[in-house]
Amino acid sequence: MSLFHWGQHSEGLLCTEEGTTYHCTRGSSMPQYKLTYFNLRGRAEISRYLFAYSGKKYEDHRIEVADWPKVKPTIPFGKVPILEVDGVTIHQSLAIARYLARESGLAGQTPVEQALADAIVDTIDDFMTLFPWAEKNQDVRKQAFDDILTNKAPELLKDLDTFLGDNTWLVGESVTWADFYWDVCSTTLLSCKPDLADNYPRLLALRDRVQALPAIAAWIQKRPKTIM
Ligand SMILES: N[C@@H](CCC(=O)N[C@@H](CS)C(=O)NCC(=O)O)C(=O)O
Repeated sequence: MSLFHWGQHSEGLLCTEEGTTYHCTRGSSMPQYKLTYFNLRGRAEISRYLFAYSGKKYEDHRIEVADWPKVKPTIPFGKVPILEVDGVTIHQSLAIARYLARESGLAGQTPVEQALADAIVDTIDDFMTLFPWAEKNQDVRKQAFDDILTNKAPELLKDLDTFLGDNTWLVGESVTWADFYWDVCSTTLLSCKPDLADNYPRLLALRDRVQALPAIAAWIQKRPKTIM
């Protein structure tokens, strides 16, 4: 007769049989993650950085644009990215990323650091949402992008540079998801205007530091090459 004893383990349930230990996947506490977005960096890339840095396995599901009309009605709130965690669907890119940052110790080391990291992420995100990303008319789009990059970006960059000062990371003594978000968003901004941050070497150096983290460097090397 086979006697199994089920017990909780930090990486899942253990089932043991007379001194033999088996790791069982059924009921495992290691979540199954599925991140769904388009084949773009966009609003999913911050979460892909967090997965890369933490080494957590996930499915990086990229929807074809042609399939979107039939997929959209199946998604709660009808927008991507979404993250499925053991079948629970989380929407909103920054809620997803904040959850992953907390899980990986990248949300900030104290409640105040966490609030500051959130504030920096929201500040960068406020700026990113100024752009008419979905505008179909290329002239209208270009005019709006040029205006924002020329007239509105300098204020953000000056404030971020002041906030960073001569510190290594934006918040606290170690890297947080705020540093990742700066790198992800500035990569897209610099692809639109390569000299955008030339007056801010400290912000460019922060990008270099993020991109030099081995797990991030490996992800940047292997990720699908997309326009944004
Ligand atoms: N605030 C949301 C915005 C989500 C959003 O607008 N997603 C876009 C792609 S970046 C989308 O799903 N567009 C397709 C649609 O609205 O049908 C977030 O950060 O997740």
